[in-house]
Amino acid sequence: MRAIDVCLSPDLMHLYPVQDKTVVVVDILRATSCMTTAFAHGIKSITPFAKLEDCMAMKEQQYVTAGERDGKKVEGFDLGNSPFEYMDEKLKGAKIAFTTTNGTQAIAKSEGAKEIIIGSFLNLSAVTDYLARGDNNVLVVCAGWKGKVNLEDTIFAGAVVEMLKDQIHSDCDAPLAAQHLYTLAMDDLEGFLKNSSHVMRLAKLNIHKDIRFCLTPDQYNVVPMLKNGALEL
Ligand code: 3SL
Repeated sequence: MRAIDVCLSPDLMHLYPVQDKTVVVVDILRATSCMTTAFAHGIKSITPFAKLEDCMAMKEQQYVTAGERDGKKVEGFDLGNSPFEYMDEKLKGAKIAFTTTNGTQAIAKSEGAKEIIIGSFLNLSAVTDYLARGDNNVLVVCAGWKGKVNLEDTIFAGAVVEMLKDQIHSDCDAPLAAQHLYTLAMDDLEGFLKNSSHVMRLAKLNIHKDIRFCLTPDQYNVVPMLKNGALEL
């Protein structure tokens, strides 16, 4: 039987060999929710960058520049990190260069994996269906916050473990802990997360609408995948 594991912070990636795995990168609030939304609305590709200046430089190649630092849109960028910004008709077919505080860093740290896909509650069933059909072992990489563990990414990881429990086994405590947390939270994700660190951080930016949307399961049937350095469908 295949195995599933959960890396609770990108700073723990040295513990997880990825060459034989499908890695699911998750940053529920809000990077991977934005990416999922963008693809569901017809964006062509998203090239993730760890460094701000590398992302900014893509403007010269006619990329739409997007992302945030500490939750705020970067000065000079075209777009920030709200999923609602990626529903714009005008972005259909666009190539986006994207950098965020944690999400794109987690993608960079997953480099070398057999496959890298993007997970969020918005495409939860699409992701678990994809994983159920595959042959690889699975690692869910939680983006967390600057190396620290966060609740929303852990709960998403738990949802994946729970939904695949009949097909893919887990024999470590991180997937087990995530699965337990998910079963506690699943009936009221927003309520369960109301005192969590990043929800509080984002609440200061007055973006409750983003939080609610990012916690809504199964809005989109897309599985973005990294191909030659860019996410595509
Ligand atoms: O850290 C990230 O990648 C972001 O998603 C953080 S924020 O939600 O924009 O603050």
